[in-house]
Amino acid sequence: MHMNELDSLVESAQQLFAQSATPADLENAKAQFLGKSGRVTELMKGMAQLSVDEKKSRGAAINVAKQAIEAALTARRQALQDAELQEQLKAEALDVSLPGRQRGQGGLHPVSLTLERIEGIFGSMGFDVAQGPEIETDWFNFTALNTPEDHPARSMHDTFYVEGGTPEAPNLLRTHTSPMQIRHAVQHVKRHRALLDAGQPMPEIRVIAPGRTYRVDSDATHSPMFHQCEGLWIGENVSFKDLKVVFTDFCRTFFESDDLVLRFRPSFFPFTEPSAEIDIQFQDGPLAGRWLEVAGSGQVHPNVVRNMGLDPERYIGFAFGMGPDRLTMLRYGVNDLRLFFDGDIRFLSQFQ
Ligand code: 2NL
Repeated sequence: MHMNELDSLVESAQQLFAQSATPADLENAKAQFLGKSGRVTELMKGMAQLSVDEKKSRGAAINVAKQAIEAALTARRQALQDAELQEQLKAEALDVSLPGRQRGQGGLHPVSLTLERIEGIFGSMGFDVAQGPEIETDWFNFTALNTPEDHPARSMHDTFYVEGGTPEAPNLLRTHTSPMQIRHAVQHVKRHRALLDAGQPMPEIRVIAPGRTYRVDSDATHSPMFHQCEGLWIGENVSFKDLKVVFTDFCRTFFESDDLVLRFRPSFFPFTEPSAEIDIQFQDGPLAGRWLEVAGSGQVHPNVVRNMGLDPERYIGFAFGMGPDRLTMLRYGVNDLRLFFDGDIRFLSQFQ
């Protein structure tokens, strides 16, 4: 082999090394030149028949070529290593100019804010707050509330029934929070049984029941899950006048409007007699002059008083029921109920 052949051997090694894109490729390329049966090794073996002088010069020339190939190999190894490091640095790069992740400011849901307001106002008037099961029995949700067997509210059409009930006591999702008031009243009466049996006056029942309720209904103003807050005041001398005073005071405080006017419109509910729908009228602001329905109410029906364990000849009182969702819509001027339950933080964060 002539000198220029050694040069071209070095050149082809350099080329092959340059084409090796990975360390593994490079080691394969190296084997072709410097391995046990590589081309440099073959050249060494080929010197066997040469004379001593020829071996000297030929060996020196092959060594120069070998060293050049080794130098090219080392350089390429280093280059691949550098490239790999660059890749890694690029992948792990931190943009220190990005703003840090802030801890988000949490807050209460607008309807929760309304429930807190309601509880605060009635709390200041001496009302307890009763909370309890959302899965109810037929008795507490309907029968105890003087709602007849054939009432449309009892149909599958209006009420969500859940598995696990019996025909006598089907389990259902409460359609209002009144069952909780019955539970509260029954507990209250039990606690004061001794007084009652001794003919002594029982401390009044004064309670509100806020919470989630369910009905088969869904459009811009109805959600299958909605909120209700009912109130109940039972004593020996509680009258419709007390209802008017309490509810007027509540509305004026809730809407922060001292000249708010209320209207009690005759109505019907199975659990009250007489019954009235309550409308409010703002004297100023965007809703001024319009009558807006905010609650149902009435004198608790004697059958319901009896189902609380009390004598309806002696105990009398009033009850009311309102929709905190609707109160929230009125207070903030929201016109689609579904916005409250879609969970869009851009909407919900505006109430903080
Ligand atoms: C409505 C109707 C009302 C009641 C709820 C009630 C509760 C008991 C006894 C008697 Cl424990 N009545 N609640 C009474 C009248 C009306 O609400 O349309 N609410 C939005």
